[in-house]
Amino acid sequence: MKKSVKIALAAVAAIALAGIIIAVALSGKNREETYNNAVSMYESGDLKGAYKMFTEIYDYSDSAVYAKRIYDETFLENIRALNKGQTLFFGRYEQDGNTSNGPEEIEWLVLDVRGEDVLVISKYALEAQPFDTPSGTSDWESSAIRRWLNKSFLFFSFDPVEQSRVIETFLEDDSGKTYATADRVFLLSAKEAEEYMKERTDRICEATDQAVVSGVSKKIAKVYDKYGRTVEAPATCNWWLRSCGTGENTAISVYPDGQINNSGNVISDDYRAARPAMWIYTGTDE
Ligand SMILES: [Ca+2]
Repeated sequence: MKKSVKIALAAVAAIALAGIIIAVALSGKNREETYNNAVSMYESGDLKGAYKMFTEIYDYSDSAVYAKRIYDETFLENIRALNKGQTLFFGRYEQDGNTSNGPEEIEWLVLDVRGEDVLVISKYALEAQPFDTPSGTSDWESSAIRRWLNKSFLFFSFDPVEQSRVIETFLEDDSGKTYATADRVFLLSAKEAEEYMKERTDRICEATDQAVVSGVSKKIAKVYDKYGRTVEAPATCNWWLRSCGTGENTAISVYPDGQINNSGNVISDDYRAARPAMWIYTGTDE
């Protein structure tokens, strides 16, 4: 290599390094400023504002301690007070199809409360997802949808404090056998869907606008009142359960009219929806 080229490359490297050092120094300064602002907000009683800032700089100084304290003292109380059938907002996900206004708060339906743990499922279908790739199987543990729920969805939808509240659970298949892998975010099994959503109409689920943009197909299901008359119904969608269907490479899903399709649907169908479920821990002895 020519000497002049070497010098030029060294100069470029030096400039790049200087740029990185400046950027790091600046980001450190910004984080310090954000931290100081957050502490001021906390002390002045603006807990919501302080919480948002502390979670943005979660690994800086004792931001995590502050964020957890605010969460425990404020938001957690609301979750603890919930009963079956009520809803809560927890985490954020793009739902109105307009990314410029940021993600919207996710609404969850409480399915069960056991001691300090609350089982929730998203009120709406949030995203089109295949159960697995065309070369995959009906097996929940190795499914692509399980990876998506426990990695991308969990990471992008919840701040670090919220993530720490989503507990690991050893789930069972429909035969009562416990899976070897633990889940934090999951799909209900066919058995759980029937147990927690007893009536067919309880299982009817609307898709968000963003879920439709992502490919979820909506259908106006026939819904009847107690006299057998057809009633006006919103367009609803088909959502996956984690149970194997009876057909080869199929997984069970819930149809737009709330019926559970036990024969299953082909795992690679990409127009059926993910409706995440999870247990939220509301205790304070972490
Ligand atoms: Ca939005």
